[in-house]
Amino acid sequence: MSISVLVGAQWGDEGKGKMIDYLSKDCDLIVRFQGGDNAGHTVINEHGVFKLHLIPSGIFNEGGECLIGTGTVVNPDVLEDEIKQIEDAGVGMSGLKISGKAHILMPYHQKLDELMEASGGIGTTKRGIGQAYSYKALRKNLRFEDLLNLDSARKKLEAIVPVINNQMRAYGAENYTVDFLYEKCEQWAERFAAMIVDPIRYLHRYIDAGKNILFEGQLAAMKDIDLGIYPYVTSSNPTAAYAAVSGGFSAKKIDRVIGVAKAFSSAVGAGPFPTEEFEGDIDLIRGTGDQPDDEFGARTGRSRRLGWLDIPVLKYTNLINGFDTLALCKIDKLDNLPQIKVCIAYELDGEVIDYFPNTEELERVKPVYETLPGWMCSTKEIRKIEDLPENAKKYIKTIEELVGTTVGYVGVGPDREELAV
Ligand code: 2SA
Ligand code: GDP
Ligand code: MG
Repeated sequence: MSISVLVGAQWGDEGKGKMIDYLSKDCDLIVRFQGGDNAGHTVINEHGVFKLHLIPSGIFNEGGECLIGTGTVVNPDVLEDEIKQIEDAGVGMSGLKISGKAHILMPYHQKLDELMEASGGIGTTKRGIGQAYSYKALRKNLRFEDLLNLDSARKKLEAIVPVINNQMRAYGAENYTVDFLYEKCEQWAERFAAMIVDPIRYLHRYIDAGKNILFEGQLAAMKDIDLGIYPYVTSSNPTAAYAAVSGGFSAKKIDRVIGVAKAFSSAVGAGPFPTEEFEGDIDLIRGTGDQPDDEFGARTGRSRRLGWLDIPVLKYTNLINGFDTLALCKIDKLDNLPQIKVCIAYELDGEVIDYFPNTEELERVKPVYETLPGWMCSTKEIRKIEDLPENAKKYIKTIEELVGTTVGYVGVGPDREELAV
């Protein structure tokens, strides 16, 4: 039996979807443990190309089940579309379950996110994530288990809707009615009732039976609401320890934490990004958006900000997650670069610092770079880390030494099989 947690080690979009799809073959259960449909987890395998938003990226593993876990906020309409898209590709959905304690992301959450972003925001995905988590904290949400008792759901809506409409009025937006929202609940109940489980009994059955469970994080530690670059963060905790909170099991049971990093850096949304480059070699990696591994948002399609690899970020995210191993994706994107820069430290007000700075300090730091020679050949066909070109191995060794962990997987292309281990 083992419990593994896979999380993003940078700013998100490191290749978590691909890694979960790969690792799920050895798992009995995959659990998405936080976030909502702000996620875009790209999976490319024999079934096609998928940008998953809510469904765990292990859904293609025929032998196992998938749980949309308690710590998530779920827009049921988006879930329905996503189920359809995957079913259309010929993949069965009988193994997909939803925690009864997962929160329902309502149409007004999304509307409020749009309205708030329009009056000066931080570059959210406008999927209603911050609003759904805010109303969770205010204790004014419905959860999936409420769909199993519609009378009680209606009473809850009667208490929630006036509060929502107060906020709508402040924006000059249209009111919501209880009837409209209740009708949606009726439709969702019909669609999802059979998939809703008591997450504690469900998960502990797997634990007690000695099964292999893999928790799938979305985004990454730099976007963690408590430990990331607040306020330029998402509204949940994409950090490994939260898998235990969301799963409802002892944190002592986590056996393995896998961090996923890109071989360079990317971010979307506002906020400090010390190694960002606006032109030159790194910028060329972006592509034009016609390939599934080009650097455009897998949810919004917006162009991603790009920069060199940032070791202080990886050291910090290792500190707060404790990576047993790193998966380093997209090393193939560096194949044609004669020289590769790595930020090995930050200088703040003229001094090299030995701690990870706060958000305001991070805006002011200057990256200290080391330049390594590139390898100038294709890594795409390589399947063993030991067979990588010498300079690629040196790049990886430098990362391992500076971050203080090992690299156990190296991504050499977007497909599931394009991985050196
Ligand atoms: P939100 O929507 O409330 O979670 O936005 C808050 C911040 O979190 C960032 N964020 C993301 N960062 C990386 N990837 C995300 N998913 C998509 C992808 C992004 C897209 O996989 O490509 O399509 O644009 C994601 N979702 C949210 C966001 O930029 C804010 O900084
Ligand atoms: P996630 O949010 O961490 O799942 O990552 P995204 O799917 O948002 O973004 C990662 C992008 O990199 C996607 O376009 C993937 O198809 C692509 N990708 C993942 N691993 C590799 C790799 O090793 N090489 C290449 N070229 N692309 C990769
Ligand atoms: Mg993504």
